[in-house]
Amino acid sequence: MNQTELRKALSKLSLGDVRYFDSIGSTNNEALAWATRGAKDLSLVIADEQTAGRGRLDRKWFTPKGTALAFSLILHPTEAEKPYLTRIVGLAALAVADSLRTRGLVSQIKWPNDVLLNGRKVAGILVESVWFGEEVDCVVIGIGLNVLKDAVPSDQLLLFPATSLEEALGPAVEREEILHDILAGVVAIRPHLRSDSFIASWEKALAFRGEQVQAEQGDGSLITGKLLGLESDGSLRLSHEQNKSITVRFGDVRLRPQG
Ligand code: BT5
Repeated sequence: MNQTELRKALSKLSLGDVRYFDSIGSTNNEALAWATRGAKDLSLVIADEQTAGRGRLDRKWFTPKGTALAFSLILHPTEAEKPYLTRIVGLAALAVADSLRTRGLVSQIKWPNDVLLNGRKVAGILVESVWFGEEVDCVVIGIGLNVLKDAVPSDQLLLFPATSLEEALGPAVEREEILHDILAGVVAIRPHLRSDSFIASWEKALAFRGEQVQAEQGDGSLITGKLLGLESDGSLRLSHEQNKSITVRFGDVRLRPQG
């Protein structure tokens, strides 16, 4: 990654400190450790390659060198933000979606943490917290975005089809500029985290709205229903049998297989 361009892009934002790595295990691990040692609000860990990038539930996230964005942003939530921390994944997803929209691309958010382009995963988000006693002290937002085609893992490594910005836009994609736009988006949307309009924008960006989906919950059980929208905490709202509404708090969602 071009560090001069990186510093130039980031200098336009009011971030905390920045740590750049040519190669790292996982930017989230580094950020979680840094958060426990006094990192300032909006401090950033960014790497050109991850050798042990993580998804949720111990899944792997692949970041081959020079092909993608992989970064983790540390937030110190204010007291006013603390009741709304389950919305942070939506904040990150909306910031990614906005950065794509300014490049003419319409993306969708596959609940809870994927950003899709043309029905394929272009970005994944992993939000993790550092606790101090009973309270969340810091939140780490990890974002991985496939920029070049070479970032996309082979099909057998994937649970869901993937794509890259290069596939959608051609080769002229500057990683530093996209990084700037995503971070600027987080900063701009963050003051609206507590508002109803935030949930409305998140809901509007959801993939499969009004369609029959299958939600696989954390314990592996499947729920089928029509995707209605979001609860105020960012949980998924489905209409189940006889229009009974059901809430899914944790899991993955996909279109229900036909037949
Ligand atoms: C995610 O998990 O999608 C969250 C990914 C977060 C990655 C960022 S990179 C910066 C920061 N540091 C980290 O260590 N992590 C964060 P999940 O929904 O569990 O999806 C994981 C699944 O996505 C894997 O099991 C693969 O099927 C698929 N996958 C892995 N690498 C991918 C890639 N580059 N592009 C598309 N899909 C991928």
